[in-house]
Amino acid sequence: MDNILVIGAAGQIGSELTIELRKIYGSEHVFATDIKQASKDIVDGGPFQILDVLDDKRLIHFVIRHKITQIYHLAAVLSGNAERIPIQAWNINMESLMNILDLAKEVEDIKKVFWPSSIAVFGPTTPRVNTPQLTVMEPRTVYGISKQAGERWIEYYNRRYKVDTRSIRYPGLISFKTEAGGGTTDYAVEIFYDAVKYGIYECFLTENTRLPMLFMADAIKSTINLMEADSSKLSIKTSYNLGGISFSPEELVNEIRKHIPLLKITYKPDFRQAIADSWPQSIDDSVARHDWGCNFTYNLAKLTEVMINEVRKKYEI
Ligand code: AKB
Repeated sequence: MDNILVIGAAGQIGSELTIELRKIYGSEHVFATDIKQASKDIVDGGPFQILDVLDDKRLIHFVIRHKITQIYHLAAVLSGNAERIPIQAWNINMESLMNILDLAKEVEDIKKVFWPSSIAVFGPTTPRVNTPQLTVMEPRTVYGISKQAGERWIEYYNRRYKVDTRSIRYPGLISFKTEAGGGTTDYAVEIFYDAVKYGIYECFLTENTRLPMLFMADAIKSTINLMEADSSKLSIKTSYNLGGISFSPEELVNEIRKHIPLLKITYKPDFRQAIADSWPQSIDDSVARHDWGCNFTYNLAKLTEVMINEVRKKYEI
């Protein structure tokens, strides 16, 4: 029987992944942790503990005490926030990953580790359309540099110490459960809240900035599918490209206006524009499709409809 540790369970991915993992593995086998309090359904729905992934001593006790066999390490400082505190962000993102990799190397019970990478590993010298799995990677952001270095480290531990590390380069993730946390793609989440609540949104990217995105349900399904895939099928030991769909703020606005026709939008690009301009516009995820059958359900129209309905429910509008 697997016992799963989720680090970062209060975050955008963790808050939904924990619930899905509990459905599959049983609530008592999925241990949710974070440095901050998680939502009520995470805390009431199974074991939850405040735990700092940088505290390696407490971490190892926790892992041994609960006989953990799989770790999902989701805690990170995202692109926008990391540019505000570059050295601190580098330390948090790298030290936490190294703690987990060393733990997985030392503790025999740990069979698999999931760690998210990002489209932020790419930079302005990368082909921006249909970005291949293997290509030039010269990231300009501290977040991207930490994800690129992290990819090198997970591959190193995989090959040298036989730690079964698995990873996805997530595009922007769109979800309604937890608000996005300091990324460059966050506009595509914020806009739904502001559109539903106020009918007006000021976008921090220009109207034609195209970025790859994915609805959270597809991201969660892909993450679990990758973790459940037979390891002999996985040719990529760094991180798998995942495409989803690509759209610009203008295209998203047009879709939202089908539900909220009077939505007013203004564009006021800030420092995140330069980050977005250095990232791919669309992603080639054919290797993920081939190796572990990755596929998606949500297109722009479908995710827009779900987001609006869910945000309306949340605020009873
Ligand atoms: C961010 O915008 O920083 C993240 C990401 C693409 O990794 N959503």
